Amino acid sequence: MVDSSSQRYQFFDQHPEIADLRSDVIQGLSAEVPYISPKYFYDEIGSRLFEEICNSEEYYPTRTEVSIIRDNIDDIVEELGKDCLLIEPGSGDSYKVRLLLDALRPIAYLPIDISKLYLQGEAQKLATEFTWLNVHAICADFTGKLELPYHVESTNKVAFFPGSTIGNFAPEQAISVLKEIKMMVGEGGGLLIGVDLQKNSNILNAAYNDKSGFTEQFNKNLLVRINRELQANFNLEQFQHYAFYNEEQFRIEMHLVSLRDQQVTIDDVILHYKKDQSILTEYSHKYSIDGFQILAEQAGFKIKKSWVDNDQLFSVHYLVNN
Ligand code: AVJ
Repeated sequence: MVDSSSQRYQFFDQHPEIADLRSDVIQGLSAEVPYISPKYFYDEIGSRLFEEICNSEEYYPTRTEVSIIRDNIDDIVEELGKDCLLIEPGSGDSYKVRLLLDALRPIAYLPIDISKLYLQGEAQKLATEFTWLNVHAICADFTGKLELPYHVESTNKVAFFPGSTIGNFAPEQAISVLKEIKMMVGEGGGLLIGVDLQKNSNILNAAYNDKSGFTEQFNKNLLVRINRELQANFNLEQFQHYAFYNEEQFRIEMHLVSLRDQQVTIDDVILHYKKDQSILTEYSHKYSIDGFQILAEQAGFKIKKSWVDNDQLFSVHYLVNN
């Protein structure tokens, strides 16, 4: 048997700047409102915990988005068009794109991820699994400049940005991220994007405070990681997971709250926390359908079509640049 995946798989290294955990964390924790960037959640343990969150009863976004895509696959494929170049910024395990591939039959799939070895592994797996698919993996940081590794004329470029990752960015920043994607797909290109919706705060609060405690572990894993990688001494018992829906700002906020006055060291740096002082670890902005459409228009996209589930929990939009 001949495995054709080696001919269909290509790898492009754009040598992303590896963020410096130490300087980022010390800068964030020394700020007036102390914070740690949510991108640091996803070490090996964090990625595993995130998977547990996605499978938890309370966390509706993942399963709802999957069912929206499944239920509307013909419609989605019709909008995106056959023979597109399908590009996924922050592709991770390329789980959701598998819902599209057989129906869409893109010319090539271009996963973009900052984690080189993980990307190579996942992209090669995909090329083996889909025996007809060209996979051109790109190691790059999608929060920076997005550039394709080769010139494509007259092909229909479509970006795929599921999971409401856009919610991590404040609206102004979200517009910049959308603009960057718009530039990458170019004129005539499109963006299929998943966006979590505003809803009853009980549902939102439950989704970020699952009873099994996966979200709590996920949040606290930041401190575990900083202890391990930066020789710090955060006491996990003295910080509490705190996640709530801020109804004025339409966003989930996740914090780690100090349970007492305490001092923490990150090798030679000393940090002081007062009781009840918090470290901000994540925003997850929620939109109305109209609100997101307006945001997309501010980035210069046109709305082609929006899909929602029957309970209006989550939305998927197809935006075009023309
Ligand atoms: C991956 C950013 C979409 O905001 O819901 C899940 C991350 N944080 N539970 C989200 C997350 C806590 C997730 N995003």
